[in-house]
Amino acid sequence: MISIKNFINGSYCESLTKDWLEVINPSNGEIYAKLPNSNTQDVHEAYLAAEKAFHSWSKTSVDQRSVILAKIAELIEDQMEILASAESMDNGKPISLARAVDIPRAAYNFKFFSQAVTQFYSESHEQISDKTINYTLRQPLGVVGCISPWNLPLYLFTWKIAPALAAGNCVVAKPSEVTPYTAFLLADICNKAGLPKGVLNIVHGLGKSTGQAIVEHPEIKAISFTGGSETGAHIAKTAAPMFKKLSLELGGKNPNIIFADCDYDKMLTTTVKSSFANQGQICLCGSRIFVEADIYEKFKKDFIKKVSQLKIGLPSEKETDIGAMVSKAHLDKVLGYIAAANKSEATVLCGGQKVSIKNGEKGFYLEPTVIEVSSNNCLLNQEEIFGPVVTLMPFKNATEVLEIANDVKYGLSATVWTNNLKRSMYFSEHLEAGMIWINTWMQRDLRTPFGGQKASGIGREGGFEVLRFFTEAKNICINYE
Ligand code: TXE
Repeated sequence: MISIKNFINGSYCESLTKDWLEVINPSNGEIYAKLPNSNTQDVHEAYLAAEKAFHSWSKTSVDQRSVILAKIAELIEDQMEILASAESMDNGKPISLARAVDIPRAAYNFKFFSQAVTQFYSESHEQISDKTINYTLRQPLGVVGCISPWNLPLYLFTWKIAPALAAGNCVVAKPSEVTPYTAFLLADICNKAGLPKGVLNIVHGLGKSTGQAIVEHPEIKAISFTGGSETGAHIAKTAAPMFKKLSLELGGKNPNIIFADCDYDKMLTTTVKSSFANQGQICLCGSRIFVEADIYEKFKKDFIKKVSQLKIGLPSEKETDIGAMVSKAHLDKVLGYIAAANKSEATVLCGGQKVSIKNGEKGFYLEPTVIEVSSNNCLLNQEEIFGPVVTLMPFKNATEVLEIANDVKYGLSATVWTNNLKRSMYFSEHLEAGMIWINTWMQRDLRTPFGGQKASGIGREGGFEVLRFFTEAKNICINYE
């Protein structure tokens, strides 16, 4: 059994609590590791190490920081295979996905911010009439907290840590207790890359104990969080009165709007991915599919045919398209949504059942599920299910679909399929979402702002936006009269 440890002041260490949690391999339901449920004192030890390291790390030249971050990226790439199989075992995702997306992106997060920080700049403003010049310093905040979820474990963990470190902060970070393994392996990589001790500290445990202790710590200056909207609201309630900077990337219920004039084959292939990649456990998945009435029946037939061909299997098998859901609790939650669907407004067109996999009989597998709904106001269209479940609904015209697309509490992303330029521009302007994809899905350029509106969160990650989040702006005004 693997024993996962905290990483404080450059060393792996046991938690001060004797409270251990179990880590389960979702592909077979077996416990494969134990994990400390760290307490307030553990978090405080991590804070003290970070605080001690901050003085010199914040004074390190941008070039030196950049070299270390680039080295971390290189070492992640060197360990691609180990990290990809660790991620796949921990999360249940197909190993092909971990190899193609999760681990390369974790490396790229470090590579990107090693470069971005060398291009980061602050502003200066001159008022000739007053004989003043203002310049703005962008100073690191101090010790910051990064809390990440289980769906893209190393990908999202590094998406926060890399810019925080690049900007000169020291970090106390907590990965999800459901998928802690690759964060545990990352600590060793950081040591090998020459990251000074105390600059990054990783504490493991439950959200309500370890996570809460990070959020409540009086000296931790900012919280960057990705996870559920309810948790985000709770974190905001705790951190806002303490005047911490907050970045919250929360849930989504993203519309995928398909017009009859789109490139049909490209749309169909991409829509299968945007519905079921990572078992639908990506906040950017397009879970509400709206199709123009003219092509609705054709789309329905073609989509179901393609979905039925997806191979559900062990995450470790090369040809698997749909692996295991992350946990039994999450599988049960998703099944609960399917079972609760009101028969008068929802018809299951395919899927909806648990699957038993050879050599993984106790794993958490669910068929990719397509449900036709008659109204956008049903639970299936209003709540984030976060699993391999999408709904289909026809629409008559642009006005109608824009209204229902926006009629939801979330506003993370949206996809529009059309070759009509005016319509693309109109939807880009009026869709209530932080990110819009036209004729594509999940193509990411890390320079762009990433985040959502409404219940999908506050703040933006990515590019210079996140470097601004992880720095304090201080303006200096000089009069030279
Ligand atoms: O996430 P949580 P859960 C959505 C998805 C899912 C739902 C719940 O709909 O079904 O959220 O998932 C830590 N103080 N998303 O319960 O609890 C926790 O330990 C500080 C969307 O697993 O939000 C973990 O590290 N931290 C999503 C992280 O928060 C706390 C990704 C996320 O866990 C805490 C995942 C607290 N009080 C789920 N409570 C996305 N946006 O991509 C929990 N945590």
